[in-house]
Amino acid sequence: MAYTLPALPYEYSALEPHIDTKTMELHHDKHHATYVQKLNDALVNNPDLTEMPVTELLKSFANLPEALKTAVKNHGGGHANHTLFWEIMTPDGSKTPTGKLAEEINKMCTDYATFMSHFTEKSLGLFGSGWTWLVVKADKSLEIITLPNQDSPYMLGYTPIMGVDVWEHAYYLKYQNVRAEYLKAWWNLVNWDVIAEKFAAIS
Ligand code: MN3
Repeated sequence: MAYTLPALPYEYSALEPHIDTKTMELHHDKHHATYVQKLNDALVNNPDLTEMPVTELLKSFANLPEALKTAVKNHGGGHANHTLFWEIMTPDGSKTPTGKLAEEINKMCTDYATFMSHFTEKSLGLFGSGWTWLVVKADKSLEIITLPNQDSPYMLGYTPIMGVDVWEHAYYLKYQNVRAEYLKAWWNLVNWDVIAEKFAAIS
């Protein structure tokens, strides 16, 4: 079975004014759809692999045939990364972490404001295209990491529970080159309810 583009869990306009409708349409219907299409194209002769959820495909990256690795890294990563990105944004979820997740974030960064500031600094410091991730490591501790392009934290054995896309296609129409303004607006959309559920599921 081929991979499919998941529908957005809200309207294209739902994240206005922080992320504009046109950007959401292009980002989901063109960019994300292309990752799905190219992943399916690359795996057309390996239908056994497409039986796996894309996150499992990325976890098993090291064992994949060499000829498929670049496509899985770029397009499988792109598919998984964007799927998570849509899920962890919302116009109306909890605006701050709660419960055990909040405790772990505070253990790592003292408090939520410091966490936001570290996460934002890393995102601003990422040269070129990539993502900043909040990941859960094997020992269940949290870490903020950046990865280039569409590289997936799953390839490193980490579980991403939150991330921000800092490719220019994520913000250029509204914010042009000003990544800092996009990030400042993006914090208004982070869905801490969903992220807490993801954390609870693996910790
Ligand atoms: Mn993107």
